[in-house]
Amino acid sequence: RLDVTETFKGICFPGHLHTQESLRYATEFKFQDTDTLIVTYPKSGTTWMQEIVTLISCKGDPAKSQMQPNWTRAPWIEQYYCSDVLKAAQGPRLLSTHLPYKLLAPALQRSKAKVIYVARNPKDVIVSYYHFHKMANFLKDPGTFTEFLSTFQEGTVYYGSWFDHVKEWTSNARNIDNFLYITYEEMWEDLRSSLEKVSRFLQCPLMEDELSSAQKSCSFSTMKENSMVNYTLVPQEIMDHSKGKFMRKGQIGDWVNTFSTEQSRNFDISYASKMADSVLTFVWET
Ligand code: PPS
Repeated sequence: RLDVTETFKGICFPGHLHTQESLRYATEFKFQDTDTLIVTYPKSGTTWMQEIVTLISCKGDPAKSQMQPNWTRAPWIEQYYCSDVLKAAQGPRLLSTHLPYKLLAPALQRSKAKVIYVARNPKDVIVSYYHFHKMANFLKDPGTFTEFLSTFQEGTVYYGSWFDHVKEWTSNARNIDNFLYITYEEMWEDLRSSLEKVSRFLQCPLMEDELSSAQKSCSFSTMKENSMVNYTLVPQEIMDHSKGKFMRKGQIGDWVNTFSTEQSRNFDISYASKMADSVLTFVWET
């Protein structure tokens, strides 16, 4: 069976990609000052940011993003193949993680690694995650949308609670020397300014034409066709592309086509209470 679950410190992970050893490896990860770590809750713009950082560090040249799959150029530190990928890596490392802050805090302490946190409207995350569960055979069947919505709100989905993830990472940003917070919505509304923001943060300035080239390569339409990021390289029995696409819609606010009015209202109520202790104001709330 592909859809086995690995539980680590009370959070469940897809067993197809995680082992107790790989999760321990991540929590004890030896960060280097030159590392860049992309942190996301699943379906929040991970692959997009992996592409953005790759393109910025290549000064807009798309060659690397067209030749190397995203999971080897920006491996998830908690996934079992990471240590092997890093052994073969050269130069400054680009890393990814979906882990909650509390699991990585000890490893990140006193690190100068650059951390980029990408957040997305949770309603869009839920819809994207739901469809992903349907196509990814290594994730359990999500049941109906109503069932998945309630599991998501309880926080018992893979990688744990969205609410805890966003709150813990952002409220601990001050403990991280180099931290950039950006949203999927911000990237969607103004990709060019977002590229400039990330390039300033990485201290990797780009010329206008380099920026234009990067912008073109990380557009949804280009990424949808790029087999190095659209997961079509993954065998059909692991990701069933006849059931859906990884690069599904790439929209903001698309949740309205799935949530009923009542589901949305109930989610807003639970969101308000769960996020009451957060200092964050999200663009989608305004
Ligand atoms: S994962 O499985 O956690 O790594 O998924 P993740 O990459 O975080 O999120 C996948 C969603 O991001 C969308 N996506 C994009 N949107 C806009 N522009 C670009 N370039 C882009 N690249 C990826 C992707 O389509 C998934 O969202 P949905 O809503 O399902 O389309």
